[in-house]
Amino acid sequence: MEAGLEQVAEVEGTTATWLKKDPLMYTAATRHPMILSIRDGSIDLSSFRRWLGQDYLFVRAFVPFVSSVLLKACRESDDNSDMEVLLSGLAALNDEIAWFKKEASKWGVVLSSIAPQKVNEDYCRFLESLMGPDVEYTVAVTALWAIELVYQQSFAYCLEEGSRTPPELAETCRRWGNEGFGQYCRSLQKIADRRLLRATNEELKKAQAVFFRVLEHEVEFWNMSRG
Ligand code: HMH
Repeated sequence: MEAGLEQVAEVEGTTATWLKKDPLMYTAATRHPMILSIRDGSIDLSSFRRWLGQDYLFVRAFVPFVSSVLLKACRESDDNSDMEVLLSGLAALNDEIAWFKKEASKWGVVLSSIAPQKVNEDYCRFLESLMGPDVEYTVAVTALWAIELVYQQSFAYCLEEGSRTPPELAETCRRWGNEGFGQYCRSLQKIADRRLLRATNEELKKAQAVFFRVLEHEVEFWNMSRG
């Protein structure tokens, strides 16, 4: 039984086994009513505005988190290509912050006057808890992958054939739903799986808990945005 499970993990990766473990939780995060409403065009634009302002604040807090993962990769990784993957992610966040500013002005959202909601603060505090030197690279990179995966899967769904995403939201969906971002997520997943294969049991447990905690935070973030 044990050997069998290990074999599965080796063929398809530890992260794939987690996705199968709780498909409902994964679906709750990636097929949230907020996303379904973008995809079917019924979205309330005040929800979109709320999401835009709150996500801008989240991304600002996400930058130091991604930097901390990059730092861990430079110090702890057994593969020097990890650094390049993480650096590309960090560089993309530079564009992303500029994009948020442009998008906010388009929608009449004044970013300087937005206060973080509690759900957002809780999520940012969770990111901070993963930034310390006590958190292993394996655990931190798993969290990063999960955070990016939810947006990639959610927004790509809004671009699929048959979706009726309003044209004014298409650019937002393409930001996370584009093929390049999908490739970035697969690179992160590969890193996570490679590390998890060699992780101690304790690390594995921590990484799995962090993965499911990310899904919960993401669901709450959508709930908050929807209002
Ligand atoms: C809440 N999760 C949230 N915001 C984001 N921008 C991402 C994930 C992806 O970067």
